[in-house]
Amino acid sequence: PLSRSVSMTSLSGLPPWEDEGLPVEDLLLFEVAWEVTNKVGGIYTVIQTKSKITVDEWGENYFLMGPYYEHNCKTQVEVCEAPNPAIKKTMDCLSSSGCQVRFGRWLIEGCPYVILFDIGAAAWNLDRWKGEFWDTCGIGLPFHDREANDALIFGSMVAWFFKELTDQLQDMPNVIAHFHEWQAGAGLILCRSRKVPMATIFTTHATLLGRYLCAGNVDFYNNLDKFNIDKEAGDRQIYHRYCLERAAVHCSHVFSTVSQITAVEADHILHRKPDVVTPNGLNVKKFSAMHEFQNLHSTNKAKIQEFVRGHFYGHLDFNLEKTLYFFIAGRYEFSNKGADIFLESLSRLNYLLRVHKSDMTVVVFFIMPAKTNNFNVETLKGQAVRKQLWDTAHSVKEKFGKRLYESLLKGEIPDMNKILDRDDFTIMKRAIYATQRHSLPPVTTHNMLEDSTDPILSNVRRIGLFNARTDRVKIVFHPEFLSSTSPLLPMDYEEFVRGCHLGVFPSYYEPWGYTPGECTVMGIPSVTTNLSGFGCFVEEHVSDPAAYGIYIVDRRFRAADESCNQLTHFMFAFCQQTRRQRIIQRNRTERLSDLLDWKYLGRFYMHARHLALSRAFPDKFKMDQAAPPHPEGFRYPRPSSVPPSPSVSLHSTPHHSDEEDENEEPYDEEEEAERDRQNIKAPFSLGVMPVGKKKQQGEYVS
Ligand code: G6P
Ligand code: 1S3
Repeated sequence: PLSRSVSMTSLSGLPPWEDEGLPVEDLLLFEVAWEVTNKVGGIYTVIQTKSKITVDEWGENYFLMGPYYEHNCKTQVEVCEAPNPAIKKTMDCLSSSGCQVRFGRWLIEGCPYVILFDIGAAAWNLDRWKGEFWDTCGIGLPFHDREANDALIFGSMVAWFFKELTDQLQDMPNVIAHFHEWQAGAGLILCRSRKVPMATIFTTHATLLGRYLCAGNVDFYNNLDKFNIDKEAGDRQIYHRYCLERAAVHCSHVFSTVSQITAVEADHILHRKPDVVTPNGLNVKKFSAMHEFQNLHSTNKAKIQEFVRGHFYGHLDFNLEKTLYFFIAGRYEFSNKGADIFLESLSRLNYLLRVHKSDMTVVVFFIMPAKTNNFNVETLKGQAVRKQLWDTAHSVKEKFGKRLYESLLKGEIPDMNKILDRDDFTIMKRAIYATQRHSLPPVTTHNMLEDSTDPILSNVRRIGLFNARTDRVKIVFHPEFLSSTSPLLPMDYEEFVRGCHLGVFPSYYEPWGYTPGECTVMGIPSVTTNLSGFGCFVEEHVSDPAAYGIYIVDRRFRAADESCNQLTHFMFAFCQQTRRQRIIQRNRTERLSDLLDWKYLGRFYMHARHLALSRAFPDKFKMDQAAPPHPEGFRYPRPSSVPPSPSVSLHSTPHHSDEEDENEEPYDEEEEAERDRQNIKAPFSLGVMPVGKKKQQGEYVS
């Protein structure tokens, strides 16, 4: 059967990658990435969340390849023997030559197979492999660049593995290897230069130079065609990495980026137009009951409130029922992630809330890891004081209850002025005295190692947001990722996001940006930008994103000051919503989850694989190369109860009222959701279908 020619030309008129599945039983699929079982950033999320649908499609023929780290392996991988004899033999061959390769199942959803390469144990080959790499492609790696050297060791082992494997398989089955990001690039370059018979895909999740240039205060997008790329890379001492990345891009059969905006960037910076855009999805889990995620918001918000009670002790003169929690989170790239314009906008928001005499308070969390020396004393003390007040209240309550009970047993209503004695008052007074503080609630929760030069703290000093009583915007900088075992804020990231009201991610450089997407699937509104892959994707596929709780700041066509004003306006408008409006908006936000589900977005990966096979093995796999690789024309309509002007959709409830009108008869959210479902053929009309389900001819909405 393998000699048969598999046509990938659509007969039914459906996009070809939907019309016909690949003969996966005759193929082996590998994905190679530095972040397999090794969390560094967003690529880990891509691979981890996608694994379920890929395993559903490829079963035992799907393998992930990454670096071996003892701790990661011990905590995430169930080591086992490779069931595929060719793979086992290949691993034995590498091991007998002194390399260490582990095989197992990665304990995430789908339990994919992983093959992990021990970089340290193979490091003795480095000089030889550097020489071979130089001879192959003329790229030399300086000895001081540890990351690039590790990437070469990894790549050399991966290429060796594929050479051995394909020698044994003899074209039966065929191999597809999908490499992610420059750290996996060396393997691809070596495979291709050694003419290993396999179909290759290279995905870049960000370009090296793009990241560096943007971080350096450059007007990147208006000068994409003007940069002297070699010089810029040389000036930043990343020329060798850049060459490696660019060579991998050009060696691959199929090149992809995670968004359209990065596709344009890649065209200029790496000089190849991507063949496919493979947007990032999430493994969306729907609750059976709609209200479930709203309840989770409520319970997690209560945990954040507890932290706030401790952190702001002695200054709790704001109403927690009228307090909103905003946050920014991610890799600490101050300007790339937009923390700069966020702080500036917060200062403007503070001004607006004050002059409008708003009774709302906004507590803003910055969750970005920086160098620290543990929690600071003041912050720990805050939580201790809160605990003490709680204990005091509890013991007085116990006494009160006991005396009341005894009195009622005697058939008497107790004298309320006497039910508590002098001792009780003394205890309570002492507890209150303990809440006095002579300093403002701290901005940061940790001892910062580079306090005076830290960009967030420097900017907080500049704008003067020091958590004063009069400030309506309070800042809490938590320079460490969250953990449910923290003594301060014992919540994991997901719980924290659920408890907040708004995620703010006004990035300047963001090829995709998972953070706002994660908010969306949890039903939490967020701010993104039209310079982020996610923001552009939403702009393309959703009419009136703000009605769905996704605010897109224009950082492309506006000056920074105007973008700050727009962001300030979004946040101020958000603060003016009533609780009921927030609840309705969260429901709508959550309804967009389908758009981000791998069940649909995984189709673009499938398309990339089909294309790669048709290019690597044209006699065996044919495909209409002119087929549209991109879903076009589909948009989520504005929610049916929102008035037509987008400007009013920030307040878009059927009965707009400034009152906290939670007790009012709720408008029928289910009904609106159902009505919208009727209007939205999506995500089917995206041109994509859930993996595993075949679409009937004619169902496709173009
Ligand atoms: C969820 C809960 C409601 C709660 C609300 C608070 O919707 O189901 O019971 O009142 O959250 O919303 P807020 O936006 O004020 O945090
Ligand atoms: C990159 O990680 P980052 O945060 O350094 O890859 C992510 C996954 O594709 C992407 O979401 C993000 O925008 C990129 O920047």
